Amino acid sequence: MSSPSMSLFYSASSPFVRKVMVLLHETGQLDRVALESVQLSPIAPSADVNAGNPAGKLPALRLADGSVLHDSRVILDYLDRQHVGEPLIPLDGPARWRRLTLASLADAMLDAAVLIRYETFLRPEEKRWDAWQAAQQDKIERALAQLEAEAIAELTCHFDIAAIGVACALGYLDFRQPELNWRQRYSQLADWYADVSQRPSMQATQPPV
Ligand SMILES: N[C@@H](CCC(=O)N[C@@H](CS)C(=O)NCC(=O)O)C(=O)O
Repeated sequence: MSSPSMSLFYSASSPFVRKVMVLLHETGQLDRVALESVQLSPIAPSADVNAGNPAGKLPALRLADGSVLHDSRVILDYLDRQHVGEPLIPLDGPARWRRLTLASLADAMLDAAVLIRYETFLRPEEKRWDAWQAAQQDKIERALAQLEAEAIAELTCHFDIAAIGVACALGYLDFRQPELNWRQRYSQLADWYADVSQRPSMQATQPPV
């Protein structure tokens, strides 16, 4: 087996990294990417990550020529063009825009959930802003409601960029907000997630306990 030609700045607890890992599993490309584990936060950045991605965020993917791709959407698009199977991001047509929009909705849930994590874990208690946190939580709730009302059939039909994003977002809610009890309000989403959680790609990429 040849050595990996790319390296991924990686953290097992990052849901954005998880999306990349799930796609690598689903498309049979795991052995092409070496993982470089990094611990970082907005107030404890990594010089290695910053060198290729000035925003200082994970994931970032270093290619064989030394160039660095970021963020997760760009990396997913790139990796989806490196395998010979059915693309997980439709190449054109209305399906492309719909699937990418669902993926974007999942990213919006993640952005809000990660910001809440920073607000509650990193920010000193006396500087926290409850209304701001509640507004982020509202974004998550609205997204869940829309997925439940409009997207179950679309998520069920294909485990692609949209489904990977939503599955990783739900997994992150379970990881960081176990008290949210989203399954009680969104039973179809819960059934769908119970099903896709069994996929080897999801099992192999679960966040740390
Ligand atoms: N839009 C970015 C978001 C990535 C992101 O927020 N990553 C978090 C880890 S889960 C991070 O690196 N945060 C560090 C920071 O915000 O400085 C993507 O899709 O890759």
